Amino acid sequence: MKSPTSSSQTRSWENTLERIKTGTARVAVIGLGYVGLPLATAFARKGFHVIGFDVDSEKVSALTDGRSYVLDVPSDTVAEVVGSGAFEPTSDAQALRGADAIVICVPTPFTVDRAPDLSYIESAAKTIASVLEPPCLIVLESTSYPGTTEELLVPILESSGRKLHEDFEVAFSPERVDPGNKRYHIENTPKVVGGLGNRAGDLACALYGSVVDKVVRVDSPRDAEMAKLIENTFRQVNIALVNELALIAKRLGVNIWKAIEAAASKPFGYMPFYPGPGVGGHCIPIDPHYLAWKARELGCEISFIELAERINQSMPIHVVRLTEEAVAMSGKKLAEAKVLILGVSYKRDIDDLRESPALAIIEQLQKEGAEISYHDPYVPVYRRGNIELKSVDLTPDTIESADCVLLVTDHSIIDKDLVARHAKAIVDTRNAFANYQQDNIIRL
Ligand code: SAJ
Repeated sequence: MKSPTSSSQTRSWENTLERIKTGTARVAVIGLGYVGLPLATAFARKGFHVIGFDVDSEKVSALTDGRSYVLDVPSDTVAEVVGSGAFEPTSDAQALRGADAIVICVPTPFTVDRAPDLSYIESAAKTIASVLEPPCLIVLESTSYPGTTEELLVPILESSGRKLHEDFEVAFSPERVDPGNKRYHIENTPKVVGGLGNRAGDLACALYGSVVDKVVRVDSPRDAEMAKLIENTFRQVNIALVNELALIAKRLGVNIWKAIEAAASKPFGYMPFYPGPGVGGHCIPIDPHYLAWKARELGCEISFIELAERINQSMPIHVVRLTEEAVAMSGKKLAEAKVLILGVSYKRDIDDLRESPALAIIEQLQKEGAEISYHDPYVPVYRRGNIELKSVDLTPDTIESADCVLLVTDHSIIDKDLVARHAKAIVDTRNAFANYQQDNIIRL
C-alpha cells in the first residue's frame, strides 16, 4: 500500500488529482452498509488509504475484528484490508480530516408521512463540514431527487465557511449495488458520475475510474441523480404492469408465466418482468417515490408512479385472498387456518427484509386470524411490531401441519419436492412450482 497523504504534504487540486490517479489519495466513505462497505473495500484493495466512517459502533468493531456483515463482502476481504492498514473503520469523525475525497453512502428512506427522509445526508454533510480541510472532493451516492446535491449538500458544506469550487468540489454518482448478484459487482458495473463543474467531474471520474471498469460521465449531479431514478422507476412501473397483467391473465385462464416466456422470445423491444407478491427492497418501492415527491413539489403531474405504487401495494392483499382460497381446500376459513410461509426476505437468496411483501402478507393474515409459521433459511428470526417468529425447519411434519404453504420468496435452497409431496395446498407467488402439475397448487 502506498503511503497515504500526510497533512504536511502540500495540498492543491492538482496534487489531489495526482494522488487519485496514483492511488495514494486518502479516501473516506461515510456509511458502511451494503453500498458503502463494498465501495470502501474496493478502494482499499486498489491501494488507497480508506477511512470507513459509520455512526454504528457495532459495525465498526465488527470490521475492526475482520468480520463482514454485508452478504457480498467476505470477511476475508475485510480482514485483508484492515490487517494491511489500507482500511481504517472508525466512528470518530476527526479521522475524516485530511481526506482528499469523501463518498457519502447513507440511507434515504421515507419519513413517517412518506416524504423523502434526507436526515442521514444532512447528518453526514454536517459531519464533513465539521472536519473539512481543503481541497476535498465530496461525492454523494445516496439516491435522492434531482437537485439534492446542489440544493442540500452544498449549503451545508458551505456552512463551515468553506467555499464551493475553492475549498471543495461536489459530485453525484448513483449506487448500483445489487445485493446477492453474483455476476455484477462494483468493478464491472458501469458507474454514472456527474460533477458540479469540470474540476469536480474530472476528480470524480478519476476516483471511480480507479476502481470501476467503465465510468459514464454526465454533465451535472442532476443528470446523474435523474439517471438513477429513471432506472428504478422503469423497474417499478414495469413490475406493476406485469402484476396487473397477471390479474387479467388469471381471469382469462392464461398462464401468465408461459405468456411472458413467449413474449421474451422477442429479441428486441421487450424486457421480461415477472408478477410477484409485491415489491420490496430499499430501491424500487422508494426511489420512484422520491421523484414523484419532487415532481409534485414542482407542480408536475406524475400519475404513472402513483398508479404503479397502488398496484404493487395491492399484491399482498391479492396473495391473502389466494391463501383464503387454498385453505378452503381443507374446508377451513382463514380465521382457523395454519399457514406456513416459505421465504420472507424481499427477493430470493438474500437476507434483507426491507419493505418485503411478506411483511404486509403476514400482517393481513394475522389480522384475519390465521396462525402463521415461516421457513426462511436466510432470516432465522422475524420481528415486526409485536410479532416475533422463528424460522421453522422445513420437514414433512411442519409442512403437513399447515393448511396451506404460501411461497412468497423463492430461495434457491428451498426443497420444492418435499413441499409438493407433503403440502395440503400451495400458493405459489413466484412460479417456483412451474414444473409441478398437481391440482392443489394455486398460482398467482
Ligand atoms: N420484482 C418483481 N418482479 C420483477 C422484478 C422484481 O416482483 O420482475 C420484485 C422483487 O421480488 C423485489 C422487488 O421487486 O421484491 C425489487 O426487486 P429488484 O430485482 O429490483 O431488486 P432490488 O430491489 O435489489 O433492486 C436492485 C436495484 N439496484 C440498484 O438500485 C442499484 C435495481 O436497480 C436493479 O435493477 C435490481 O437490483 C436488479 O436488477 O437486480
